[in-house]
Amino acid sequence: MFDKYLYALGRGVRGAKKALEQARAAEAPDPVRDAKDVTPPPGDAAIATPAPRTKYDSSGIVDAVIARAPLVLGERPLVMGVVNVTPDSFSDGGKFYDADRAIAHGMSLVGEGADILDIGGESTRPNATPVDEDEELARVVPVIAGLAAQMSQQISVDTMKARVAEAAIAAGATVINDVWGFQRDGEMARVAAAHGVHCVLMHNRLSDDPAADMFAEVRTFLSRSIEMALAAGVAQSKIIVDPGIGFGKTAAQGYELVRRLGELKAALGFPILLGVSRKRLIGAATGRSAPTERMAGSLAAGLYGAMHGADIVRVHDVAAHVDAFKVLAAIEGRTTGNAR
Ligand code: PMM
Repeated sequence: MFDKYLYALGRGVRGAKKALEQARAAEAPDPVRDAKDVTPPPGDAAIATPAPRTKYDSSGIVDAVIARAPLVLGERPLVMGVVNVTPDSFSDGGKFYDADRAIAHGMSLVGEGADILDIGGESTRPNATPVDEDEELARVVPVIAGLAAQMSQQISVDTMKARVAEAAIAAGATVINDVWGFQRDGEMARVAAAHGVHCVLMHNRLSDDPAADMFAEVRTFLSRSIEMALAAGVAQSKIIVDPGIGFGKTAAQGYELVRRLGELKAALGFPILLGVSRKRLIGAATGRSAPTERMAGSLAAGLYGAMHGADIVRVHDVAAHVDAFKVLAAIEGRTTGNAR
């Protein structure tokens, strides 16, 4: 059974069991809930009326059958809320390390209007201690299973390991977010293709080089990632690219990439995800050394990105970005803004 699988992983069991109990409760017949077996539309209605329904197959691995709201790219910038189940991520490390707290945090981000949650079990900050596969599985699988039983929005797994991605998909994830753009684990592209999930292909490098032509490097790297994904059979419509702000880049290089986001998108021809939230380059411009004090700066960069081609903006402060993007939509005439 799934319990055993999680027990074998050795950690996060309490949260996993709770998630499992919640999911099983959702599985029990409920005439009221089951009568509403219709995918709610994305947006506020989906948040107000999630349709929890989860079942398990004979092997005991979670088969989340809540229909995910489709990932519609290009109509408006989507907000991806960050849920780090780590002791050491740069801005929120340790805060949501426990599965129950991570699930509660994820649900509160959904309540704030997140279109996607990104669940990560390994810190990607420079010099972070690498996490072994079993540990990473034990961190993210219970959280994804717990969330998948309660929400209809998209769930992304932030991992560079194919085995973690596969288990996350079994638990209900529908997006693979690989900070090495399929160029670390050779199996990643195959897993993405086999499961037909969306994938975020991010540029990365091991260290800064202020002299590098970062725009050219990112374009070349991501072109290779795209080729690898397509060669493995990933559908063109499932690919999203990301310049990887803060990953082996100086603040100036990061700002150049944000400034030239539209050019990058045009050159590659794929939807773009932008992750600037609370990062070092925001601190560099504002003088704010504490990541949690970088919300206003993050919002400025996220808004600039949204105005210049970002299809998804990955953020910690969901409510603020949702509001800002609503105002942007009203300014751009995409909504009425409810103005009289
Ligand atoms: N940044 C972080 C982690 N994962 N994934 C993508 N696709 N893009 C990013 O910019 C990105 C990421 C680091 O931030 P965190 O430690 O707050 O999660």
